[in-house]
Amino acid sequence: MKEYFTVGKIQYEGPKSTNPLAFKYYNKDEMILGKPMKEHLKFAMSWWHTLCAKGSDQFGSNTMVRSFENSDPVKEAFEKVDAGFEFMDKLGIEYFCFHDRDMAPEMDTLAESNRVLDEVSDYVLEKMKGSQIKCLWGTANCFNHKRYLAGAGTSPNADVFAYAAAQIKKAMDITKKLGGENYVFWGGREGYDTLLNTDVKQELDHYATLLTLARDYNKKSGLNAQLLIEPKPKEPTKHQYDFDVQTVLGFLKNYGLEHDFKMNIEANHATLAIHTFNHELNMARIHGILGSIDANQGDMLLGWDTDQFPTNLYDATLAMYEVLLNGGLGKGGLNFDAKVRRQSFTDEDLFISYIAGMDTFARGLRVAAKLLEDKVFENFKQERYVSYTTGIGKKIADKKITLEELSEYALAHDTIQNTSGRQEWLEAVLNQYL
Ligand code: XUL
Ligand code: CO
Repeated sequence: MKEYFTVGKIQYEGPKSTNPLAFKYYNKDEMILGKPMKEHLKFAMSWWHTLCAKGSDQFGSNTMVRSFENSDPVKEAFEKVDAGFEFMDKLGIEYFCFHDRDMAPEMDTLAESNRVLDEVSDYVLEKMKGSQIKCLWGTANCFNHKRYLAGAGTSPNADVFAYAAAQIKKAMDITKKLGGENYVFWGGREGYDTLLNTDVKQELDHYATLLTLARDYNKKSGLNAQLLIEPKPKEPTKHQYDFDVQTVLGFLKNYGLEHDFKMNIEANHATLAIHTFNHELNMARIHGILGSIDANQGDMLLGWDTDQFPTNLYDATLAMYEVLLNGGLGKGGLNFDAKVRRQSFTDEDLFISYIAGMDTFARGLRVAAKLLEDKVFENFKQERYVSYTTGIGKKIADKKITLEELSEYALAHDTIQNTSGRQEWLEAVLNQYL
């Protein structure tokens, strides 16, 4: 078997190590809150960014040359399988996520694309059998090809809707074949740029129809994956319909789909919505719909979806804090929807970036576990809302009160005494833990 990367197996060497190709914090078997680290952190390799991205951006062409390139795109797809499995094995990553079109190329006809995808995914399955590697989620790329210029499920053209449905059906079949635990819907171009040409009501209805059909097929086909929607507020369209967690939840409730879908939260999408990563995780958690995570980070000064590897300890800590409060991610995991920078063009940079991301989340997990064990914020919050545990507050919390009673109460208690929110102190305490 050809070896694609000259890098060897990545080991844990501890925080003092200066070896760029070693873990400093990710120690997979170390027990945290009674579970080995690797069970808290089900890391996944993104097929697209890792095996397909080559450094191009809006202003320039590829900067990366990979050892698994091949002038024949079908042969290249097979080489990517070998390279991807070698990469995951060397990093100790046990999951991958894929789109149909990054696992196998789009061919001249849909039937031909399906046939090639069957063949490549058969090969993936064969590789999985000899390893620990599993599929975290699959999805269909219904945004790249020009047919999707006005969306997929929200396209004004019914033939496009049908094509997208066919692609989703096939991607669900492949996800089933590979034992995928989840299936993801990212809205892609489901959104609009101007109301002058858009019937939003129709588009939302159609989108809900597509999701309903997919939900039914998930059961009918025996895939039975956890279905996930990945919110994103803008890019490529100006108004993406799946703006953020609260918007998606409202949409799902409108169409009676709220019990069928959970959320795949991406850090960079949260910040594009002018939310923090932990805001989106919290919003999903408190509504019981936190499903999985696309681990990355954006650049606050650029304002587009830069999909950088997550290295921000503060954000990773607060994210893992939400995950721990959620009791873990269940079927979900942490998919590195992240790509190496254009200037980081060597194969080694691919490894270094994953190590950086995995170490960041490992450190975040350690700090979050300690914060939770010591109940640093939980005790403070409990005290802050104590007025709802007795008297008038308890009646409000129990919904055993009328507006008239509240009015009478307020007339008799109109000297209000508030307590400090202590934000700066809490932030300082968080810094002590970091
Ligand atoms: C796009 C994005 C996608 C989804 C899967 O911004 O995040 O890669 O995760 O389609
Ligand atoms: Co994503």
